[in-house]
Amino acid sequence: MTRLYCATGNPGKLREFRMAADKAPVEIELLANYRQLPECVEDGATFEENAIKKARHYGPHAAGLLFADDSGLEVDALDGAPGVYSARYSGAGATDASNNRLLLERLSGTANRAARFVCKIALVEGERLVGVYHGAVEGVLLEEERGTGGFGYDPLFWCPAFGCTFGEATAEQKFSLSHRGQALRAMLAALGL
Ligand code: ITT
Repeated sequence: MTRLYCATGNPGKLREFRMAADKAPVEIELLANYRQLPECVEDGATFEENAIKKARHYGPHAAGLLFADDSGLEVDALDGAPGVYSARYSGAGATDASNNRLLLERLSGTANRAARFVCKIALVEGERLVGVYHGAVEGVLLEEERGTGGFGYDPLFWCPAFGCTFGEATAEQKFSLSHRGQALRAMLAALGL
């Protein structure tokens, strides 16, 4: 059984990563002292830069391989926003609800509602970068939230393959197709797991 440490403060992400552990000989554990460590400043211009930055920041505190995910929503009509600012789109103290509200406001009256979720996972051993893995999924943003599953922008993100939002899909369904599921499976494949 391979143990991988994960550095995230987002319980939604951790829940999804742990689902992978059900199907592969891998144990995914939150880095034990994650909350006590100084926070990583995510000031990169891309998901990849931020994922690498986060993984290298926390990697030396793990007793083995550690990964971090940087992810977000890119909206075509907003020139790719919120992008790397997805978690803090509505400013200091942003919540999923305030971010979703702002997104709906910015898209009000907009016909082109195409968007994608993107995920980059960086895997490190100490500070040494082992690899970067990618996932992306296309969807359409609705005009109101539907469903209470998942987290973040999920209730607004309508997935054509499912015919419902990620907020209405089961956790297993979402992970089978999502940006995070794709990136995680790519990392496990690279590790031969
Ligand atoms: P960590 O950095 O601690 O992992 P975070 O939530 O701050 O947690 P990011 O900086 O990567 O993570 O920002 C990701 C944001 O993008 C997240 O907070 C959501 O707003 C959005 N997002 C990413 N993946 C998502 C998903 O699967 N469903 C819904 N929203 C998602």
